[in-house]
Amino acid sequence: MTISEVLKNFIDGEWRDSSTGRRIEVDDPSNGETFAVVAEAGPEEVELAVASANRVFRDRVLIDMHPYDRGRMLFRVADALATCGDEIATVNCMETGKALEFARGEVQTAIRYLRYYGGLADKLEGRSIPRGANLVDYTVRSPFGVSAQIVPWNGPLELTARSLACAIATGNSLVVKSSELAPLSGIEIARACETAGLPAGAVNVITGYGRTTGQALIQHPDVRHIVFTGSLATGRSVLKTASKRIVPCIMELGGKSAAVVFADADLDAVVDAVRIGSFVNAGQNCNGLTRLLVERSIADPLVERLKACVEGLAVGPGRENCDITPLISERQRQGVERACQTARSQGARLVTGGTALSERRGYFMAATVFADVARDSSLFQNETFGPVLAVTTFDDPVEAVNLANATDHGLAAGVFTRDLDRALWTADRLWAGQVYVNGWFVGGVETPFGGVKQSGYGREKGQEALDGYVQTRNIGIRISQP
Ligand code: TXE
Repeated sequence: MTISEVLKNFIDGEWRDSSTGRRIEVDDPSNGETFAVVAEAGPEEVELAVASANRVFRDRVLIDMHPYDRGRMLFRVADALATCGDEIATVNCMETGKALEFARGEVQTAIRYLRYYGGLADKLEGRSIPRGANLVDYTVRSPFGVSAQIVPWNGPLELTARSLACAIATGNSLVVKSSELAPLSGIEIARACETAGLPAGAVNVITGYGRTTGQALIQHPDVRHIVFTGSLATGRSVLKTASKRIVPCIMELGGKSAAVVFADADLDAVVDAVRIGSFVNAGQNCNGLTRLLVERSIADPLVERLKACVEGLAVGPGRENCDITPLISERQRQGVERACQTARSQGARLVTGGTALSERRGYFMAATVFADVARDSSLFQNETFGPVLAVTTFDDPVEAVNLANATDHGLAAGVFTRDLDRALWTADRLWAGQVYVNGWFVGGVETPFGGVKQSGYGREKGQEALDGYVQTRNIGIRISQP
């Protein structure tokens, strides 16, 4: 599939070309070929997008709307996505490289976010605070204004839908800056917003590079809220910018999530969790299963089973629904390969994989398992964002929990055991925003998600997410007795 027209930015309800004339080429990661060209949003586009979102806010277009009607708008966006679900899944598969089956799942998840938050739009209530006979006091949960949303490339459709839905449900207007590597999903959402008849300027979707377009957006004086999903390093820089104008942020900065496997665990479930949790989308998932902490008595047989499973995975393009699909870019692949070289030099034992599959076109990397990964090593501590699993052994539950918590991250964690007491004891002590028991990716649209420690703050998903899109204001009224 090649898209011949230049794809434009969606600003103030219109499709706009770039005033600089600059273009961004979008590669198919399975063969490295350009299949789409997008107009790069320059300073003028950022200005127009923020101005139109700010106008919607200032004119109270969304705030004064009945919340039920804001919800209905989101239902219509969901309906528009559903109407073209197969085409959108194909586009998402092409630009991210992920398996078509998972791209279809991403479309369904995006639709669910829109419906979930559409349904919650009229359920966000304030409080009445008793203060005696002479005062009436209540709170209102108000939007921030223009929300700037910086979206990464690994789940561009569902992540855009997720924060867009929360923003609109709560009466914020927004400017989405899609990733330069996978901007087409955001454009599909913009089309759905257009079809759904959202007020012009309520949702703007632009594409550009982080350091230019992204930076111009987050430092714009009229941006009053930032939602960022991406790397820790970029997250820090976004926070620095935000601190200058005290702009509140929701930060989702990835992880190094560990699963603790006790000797009594159902090993079929563990292998299955690794197959999905560590290798889906070539391991490019913020809450991926990246460290497996295994009780020593079962470590050798389990590693053998993992090796057999991993070596049996089919490598190939997402459109053929292969298990191991390409990484997003050559740069990403080089980073993952470097991480594997460092792991070896720091003493980890390579069980399988460890190298780029350079005989193939595209950005493929072998599914990789390392054993004997030391606690102070780079592979144990740092996010790799590739199809790489690090296995470490432990001897007792306290050591297991300490190992799981021994990084600066804390997005997800898991425990595998048939013993309920042990499961609950461990789950309580795993210091992560989301904990899975006897499975991986056990969370859903309705379960709060987000990091502790350097994995970030603020919650996406679930009802809690809406708290990050509103600020409580209090109104006190002095009354006199008749
Ligand atoms: O991330 P960046 P990259 C992690 C993962 C990966 C690493 C590098 O470990 O290997 O990050 O990926 C925009 N102002 N994650 O380089 O730079 C950028 O355009 C405003 C984890 O792609 O964080 C893109 O839209 N925006 C992760 C988004 O930030 C800026 C998902 C992410 O890019 C900007 C992706 C700036 N100064 C990568 N600089 C997760 N948590 O799921 C960049 N951007």
